[in-house]
Amino acid sequence: MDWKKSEQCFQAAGNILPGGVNSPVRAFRAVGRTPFFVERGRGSRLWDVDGNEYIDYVCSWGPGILGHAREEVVAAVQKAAANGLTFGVPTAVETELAELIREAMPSMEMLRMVSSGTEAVMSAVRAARGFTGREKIVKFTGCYHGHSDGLLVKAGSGLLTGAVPDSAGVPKGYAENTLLARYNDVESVRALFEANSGEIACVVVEPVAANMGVVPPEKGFLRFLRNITEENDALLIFDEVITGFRVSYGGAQKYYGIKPDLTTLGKIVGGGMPLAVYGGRRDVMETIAPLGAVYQAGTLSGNPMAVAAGIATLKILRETPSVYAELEQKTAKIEQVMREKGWTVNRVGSLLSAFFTNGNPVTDYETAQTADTKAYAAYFGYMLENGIYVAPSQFEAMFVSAAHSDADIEKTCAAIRAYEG
Ligand code: KE4
Repeated sequence: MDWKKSEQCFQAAGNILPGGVNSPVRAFRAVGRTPFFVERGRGSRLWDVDGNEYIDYVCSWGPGILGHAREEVVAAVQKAAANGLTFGVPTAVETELAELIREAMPSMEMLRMVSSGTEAVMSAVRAARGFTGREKIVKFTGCYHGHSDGLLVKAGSGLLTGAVPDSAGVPKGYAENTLLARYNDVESVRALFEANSGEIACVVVEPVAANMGVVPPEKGFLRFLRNITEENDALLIFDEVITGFRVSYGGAQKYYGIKPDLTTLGKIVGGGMPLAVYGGRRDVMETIAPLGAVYQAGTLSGNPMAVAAGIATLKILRETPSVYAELEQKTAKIEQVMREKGWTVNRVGSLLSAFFTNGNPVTDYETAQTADTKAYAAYFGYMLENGIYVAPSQFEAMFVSAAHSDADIEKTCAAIRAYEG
């Protein structure tokens, strides 16, 4: 494959955009390559500026569950755009999308639209603090919830004390109220509640972790989080930015049968447009301005174009529930051939990761970090050369869409079987 034009584009981009990108993971640094520049996408395919064609298993990091340029979604956006892109005045379609979301996830009794997953989680955490009057929050090492200051943290010296910033520019004070637990480790959570009794506003968790590679919750883990937050009058926040409408139409909360107090959504809910959501218990959401004292706002929140894409996407998913069974079958085939290679594979529905850990299980951040990232980079390069684009990082997820044909899946499985890395 030839990437001459992408290299030229990357050079030009690098002169004005930090790292040549508008989001770090797109720079392909984790796999030591120059990123390709996309010309267009359709269905399961991407074409780059050099004319190379790829089967796309990143799907823009999750939004693309229906594939690229799905006709009904594009038409809905075009129709909305023709009436004006944004008004900053309420529109009835925002209510229509909100009701679709609540119908899919009844725990979201009241909700607010924002423009990114980061904004959704930041706002949900503020609502939890405002509602409980408490300042401390619990998150899990290896889970990512966007780049708001209080969530860009890593474990500090003592596991039972506040975290430390995981990014330059985050004041120490912002990190100190964030406590870090270990994913799938109930004792680490119990210890934090015992050491910070009455001080924890919420636990925020990816109900299926997908930012350390995919790490499913072990049996009873989510139920434990539901119980310990209830026992301590803390709120349980499910960050379903990835899992929402992905692992089932009702998200991970339906898939696992756990009702959180708040949920955040992004990616699929906006159909690929900048739209995200936070919502949940009415008594909590009634603290949000202008009703209550928790302030949150956004110029483009719920803009009609993004809402149109979201409504079109959810309606397709709602009206073809078979899509989830099909995604399950397609993705299980890929998982099967990966397991035949002896790779560790974690999968929930159409969300999966292959870890190069010599077959050792990956159940949390620490075990994920034992993966051979060089081996992953070699696998990535081999797949790309074969016209298959998987996540450019061992610690991201592979996404399968409704647009991936049986032929796509078969070509992918054949490439994996033939791989000698
Ligand atoms: P955004 O602000 O990127 O829309 O959403 C932040 C976010 C929140 N919660 C979860 C569980 C997420 O996975 C994300 C963002 N996911 C990454 C991919 N792992 C987005 C890709 C990127 O950063 O470019």
